[in-house]
Amino acid sequence: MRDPSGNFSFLQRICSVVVLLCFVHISVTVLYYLRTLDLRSSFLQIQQINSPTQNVLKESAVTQANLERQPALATNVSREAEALKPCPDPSPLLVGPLRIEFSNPVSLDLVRSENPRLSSGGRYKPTDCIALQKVAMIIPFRNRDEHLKFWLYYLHPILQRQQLDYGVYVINQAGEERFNRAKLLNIGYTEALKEYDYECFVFSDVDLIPMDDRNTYKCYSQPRHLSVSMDKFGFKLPYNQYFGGVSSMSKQQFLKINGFPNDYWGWGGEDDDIFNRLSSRGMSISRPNGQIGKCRMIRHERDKQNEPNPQRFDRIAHTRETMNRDGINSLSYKVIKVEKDQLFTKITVDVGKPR
Ligand code: UDH
Ligand code: NGS
Repeated sequence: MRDPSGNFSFLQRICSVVVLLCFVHISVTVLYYLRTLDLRSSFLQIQQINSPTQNVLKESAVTQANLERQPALATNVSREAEALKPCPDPSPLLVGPLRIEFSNPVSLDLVRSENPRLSSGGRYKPTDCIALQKVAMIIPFRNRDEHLKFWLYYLHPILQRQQLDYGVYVINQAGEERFNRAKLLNIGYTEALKEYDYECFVFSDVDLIPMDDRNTYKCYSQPRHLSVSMDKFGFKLPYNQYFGGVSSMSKQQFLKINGFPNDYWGWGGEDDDIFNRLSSRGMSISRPNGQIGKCRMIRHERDKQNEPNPQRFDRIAHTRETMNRDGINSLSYKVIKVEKDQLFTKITVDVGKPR
């Protein structure tokens, strides 16, 4: 005779195996489902890397339709946008040392055609990651169109490889009065902020081009001097306190020194005044090393109405007394014209004249 309790335990074992198989089946199904979700999102990311502009267009069309018809899908699209990660620092697109030369003139049309991803006003931001900083490039300007073409030709591709969210502002001094570089920079700061929530400001002479794209045109924990080894100075700093050429400051650093002086008319000293302001507020200058900080200057004659300012030595001797009343808090000017090009925003201003 067979033992009934033996039959029962045999049935019990079969049931356990069936339950186990069901569990394995469900687990495999769940795992498979999660994997396809993952693949779908990677596919979307790859599409975005391959065709960022197209993708933005597609996404915005989808978003528009979804907003109107399918709120649930719209939420998914905005989640994908949220999934953008910060751009890596340093940018993986950098190439290092660059060949910079000025023997063949360039045309604005050429520069426009080589930079199709810019939007009006010389604006750009990466589409596949979140730029680390929003940077306004401010260029003091009068009558240097040939230099500006070279600046745009070289800098736009560099700034895009640096994956910055940036805009280019050419601040053009109207009239024939003596040139006032520092006041134009104050105006650039003010006008750029009216347009976008910039957090960093690069102040660049129009005739200076970096020779290495690792010299990132962004802001640092201390005010940055970017043009540290110029060809015209034998690729050396002319003196330790030198802060001319190209520099960058965060909004906070700029406001801490009440911006720049408005009262330096003609050549020289305004950059030393800015240095004095920074050191009197306890800040130090950060710089790239001499190799990464190499740059070329476009050779030129002295401009009309930019002769050396005879008052400059007296003024820099009194920065600490004057800086609280002369600066961004006392800035006054008139905007005459705003022109938007694909490559830059040109703001022509009346800066007044020396008192
Ligand atoms: N700038 C103009 N137009 C002017 C004067 C100055 O656009 O008429 C701007 C421009 O961005 C320039 C910057 O202000 O790069 C600084 O000008 P600067 O004259 O102070 O300095 P730069 O080094 O020339 O360009 C110094 C005089 C060089 C004399 C050389 C004689 N061989
Ligand atoms: C200093 C000037 C700075 C100027 C620097 C370099 O002497 O404004 O030379 O000039 N300071 C004074 O004159 C007080 S450069 O050779 O680039 O023209 O930036």
